[in-house]
Amino acid sequence: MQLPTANGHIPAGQERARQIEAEVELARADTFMLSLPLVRTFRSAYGRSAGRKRMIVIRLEDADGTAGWGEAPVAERPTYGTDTAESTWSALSGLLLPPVIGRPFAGPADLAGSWADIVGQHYAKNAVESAAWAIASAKLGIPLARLWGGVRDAIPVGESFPVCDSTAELLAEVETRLKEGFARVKLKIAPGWDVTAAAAVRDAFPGVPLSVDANCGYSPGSGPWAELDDLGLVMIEQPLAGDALIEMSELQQGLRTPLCLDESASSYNTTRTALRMGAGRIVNIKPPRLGGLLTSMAVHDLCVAQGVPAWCGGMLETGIGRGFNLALAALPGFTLHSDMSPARLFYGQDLTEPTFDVGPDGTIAVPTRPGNGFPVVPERVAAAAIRRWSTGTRA
Ligand code: OSB
Ligand code: MG
Repeated sequence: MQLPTANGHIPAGQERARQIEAEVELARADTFMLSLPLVRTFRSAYGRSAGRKRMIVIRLEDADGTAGWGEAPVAERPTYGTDTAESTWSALSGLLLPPVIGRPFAGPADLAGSWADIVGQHYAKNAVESAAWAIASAKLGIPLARLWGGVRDAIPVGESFPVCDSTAELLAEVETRLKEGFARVKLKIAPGWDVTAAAAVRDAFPGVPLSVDANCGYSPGSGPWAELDDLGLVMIEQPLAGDALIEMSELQQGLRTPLCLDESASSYNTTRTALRMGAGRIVNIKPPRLGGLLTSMAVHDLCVAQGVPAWCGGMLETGIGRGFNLALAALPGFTLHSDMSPARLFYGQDLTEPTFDVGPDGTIAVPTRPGNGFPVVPERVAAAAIRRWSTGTRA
C-alpha cells in the first residue's frame, strides 16, 4: 500500500516497517483520560508543572482478542505543541477510532494510512498506531525492536534535569542520577538558569557528556550563546521558537556546538527543511510529536542518509510509551543518549509491571516481549482514570 505524501507524515524512505503485514482488525477501543500524581515538579522554560499530569492511554482489542496499549503523553495546556489532552481526546473519539473499528487492515501501516486526509492530531495518531503495532507484534510473536530492524539490545540513556532553585540542589541531584547509571546530563535552561548551572555541572563532573535544552525559551538576541558555546556541550536543544528556522540557521552558523531540533522537528517535511537549512545538526526523535512510529522511522532514515546523529526524546511517558521508544531507539541511527527517565522519578509508580530502569552501565534494556514492551496493569490505569470512552464490542 501507498502511504500518504500529504499532511506532513511521509514515511518516504521507510520501507522496512511499511511492509510488515500482520492483519489487524479492531473489535473494540477503550480510551482513558488519566490524571497521574507527580512525585516532583518538572520546571522548564515552559514553566512549572502542577502536582498532577494529564495524559491519555488507549487499549485496542483485535477481533482475535489480542490487546495492545498506546499512550498520548499530552499536556493540559498547549505550550510545547498545539495538541492538548482535550484536543487529543476529541481526535481519538471523534475522528480516528470510530472509522477503524471493524475494518480489516493489512498491517499497522495500512491502518495509519487510513487517516491520510487528517492534518495534525499527532499525539492521537501516535497512540493508535502504537497500539496497532503492539497488536501486530503480539500476533507475530516478534518483539517490536526486531520487527523494525533494531540493532542493539540496550539503549544508552541520560537524564533530563528540570530547572532548580539552586546550583547546590542541581549538583546533588546530578550526582544521585550519575550514581544510578545515567550516562549523560541534559539541563533544562531558561533565562536566569543557564550558563551558571551548566558551568557548575561541567566543573563538578568534567567527563560526563552535557547538553542543555532551552525549550524555545530565548530570542536570537537574548541568549548567552558565546558562553554556552565555550562549555563543550554535546548540543544545545531548541534554543529558539519551533518555527524560527531562519533564526536557528543563522544562530547555528555562528556556533561550534550543534543545535538539536526538538520542537522544530514537528513533521517529516519540516525536519527535512530544517536540516536542509542548517537550522540544526542533531535531531531529537519523539513519536508523539511526529505523529507516529512510521514517521519517526522515516525521520530516522533521513538522519542516517544525511549523517545526522539522532536520539530518542521523551515526554514523560509511562512504561506504555517508553516501551515503543526503547524499541525505536534500537535502530542504528540513534547514536546519542536518549531521554528515558523511569516512571519512578515522576509518577512514583508506573502503569506497567514490570517496568524498566537504568543499569549501572548507563543503559536500559530493549524489551524482548512481543506486544507492549512492558505489561500494562489495567487496575492502575482504572485507578488513575477520570474519564472513559469505549466503542465497539468485546471480541
Ligand atoms: O523538551 O524534551 C523536552 C518533557 C516534556 C516536554 C518536552 C520535553 C520533556 C523532557 C522529558 O525533556 C524527558 C523525558 O521524558 O525523560
Ligand atoms: Mg526538548
